[in-house]
Amino acid sequence: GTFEVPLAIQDRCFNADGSLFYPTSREYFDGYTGPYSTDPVNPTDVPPVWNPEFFGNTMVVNGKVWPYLNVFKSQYRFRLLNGCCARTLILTLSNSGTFHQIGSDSGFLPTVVKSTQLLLAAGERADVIIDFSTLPVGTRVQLLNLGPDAPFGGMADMVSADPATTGQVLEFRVMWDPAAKTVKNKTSPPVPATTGSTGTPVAKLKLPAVPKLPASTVTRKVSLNEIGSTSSPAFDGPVMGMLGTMQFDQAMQMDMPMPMRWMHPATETPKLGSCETWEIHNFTMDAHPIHLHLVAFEVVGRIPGGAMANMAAMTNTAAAAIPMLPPEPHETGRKDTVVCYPGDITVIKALFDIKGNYVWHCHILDHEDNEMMRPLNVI
Ligand SMILES: [Cu+2]
Repeated sequence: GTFEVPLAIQDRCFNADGSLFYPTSREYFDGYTGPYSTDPVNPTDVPPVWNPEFFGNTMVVNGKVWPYLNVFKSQYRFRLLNGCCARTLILTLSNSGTFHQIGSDSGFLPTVVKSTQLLLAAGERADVIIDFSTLPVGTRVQLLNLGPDAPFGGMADMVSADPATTGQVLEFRVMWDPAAKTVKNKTSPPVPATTGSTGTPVAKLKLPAVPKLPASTVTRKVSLNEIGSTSSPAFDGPVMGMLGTMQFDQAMQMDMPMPMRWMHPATETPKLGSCETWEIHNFTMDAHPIHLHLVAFEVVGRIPGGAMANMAAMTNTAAAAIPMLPPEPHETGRKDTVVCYPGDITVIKALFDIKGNYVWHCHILDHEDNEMMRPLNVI
């Protein structure tokens, strides 16, 4: 309706004729000009086309480049989606206004979460209320983005998006006062038939409780891995991302990451009706938004640096000494995508209540499409 607007945000590149641009060579990403795996004389393990992460130079909302939206002096509900290939969005409002977040990927939050900065990784959603009712007619508020024009590894050392381009997303223009009987500004667009939101003011909003999942009976360790080139001595950049298991190594006497390809037999095979805890060990330098199909999971928390701490100490137990961070306030509802930061163990809990063959994958599309996807078969 008028006061509930879906906003699918993407970064894209365009050719001069308006058609979409997408790189056709690895060189676009990091300048590596070959030899590639297709080289007839000296084939390497570097794919010729794959870009580890694609970043567009133009922001697009619902398919429109840098659009504006005329709004009433009223509160609005926006259903935000990060539809970028790779970019993590960190959204702010130019008037330092507040996002009242009421829901995330898979339903409502237990309470309204207020923030002035909203992090959305690729594939994540946020259900937010923005209140324009106190702003004078004529006010313009920009939805801005700080999320970097480069792979995201966390807030530390992050270089924000270019404020002249990808730092801007869209503009809200407060055009109409629903309390006024007439529109004084003749240049205003015609007032829509509706005259203001009748929704509950956000300050009085009571959200439904989020039911807790049952106790889990299985703990499953999985891993996020980046595979570097080994065949090209002058180049050690990534050639693919891989999900995998953690497997006990007799020589090391500890669990080690076992990266697997899409074509390898399914290893994540929860029993129908079972509730499982997944520990996601991230051995890469990037944050990966990990997405499980057809479940709505709980984010249990994060053990910061836990995956790397175990590796450094060459034991399974070093991470256990690190206090687990609770989920972020905006992660306290059910979710289907969770940001897994570099070196961390990210812990989720899911009830596998639908039988069948599904997938779990990184929601960075460039990762998903180069081996960062695995079967998820509920048996
Ligand atoms: Cu990824």
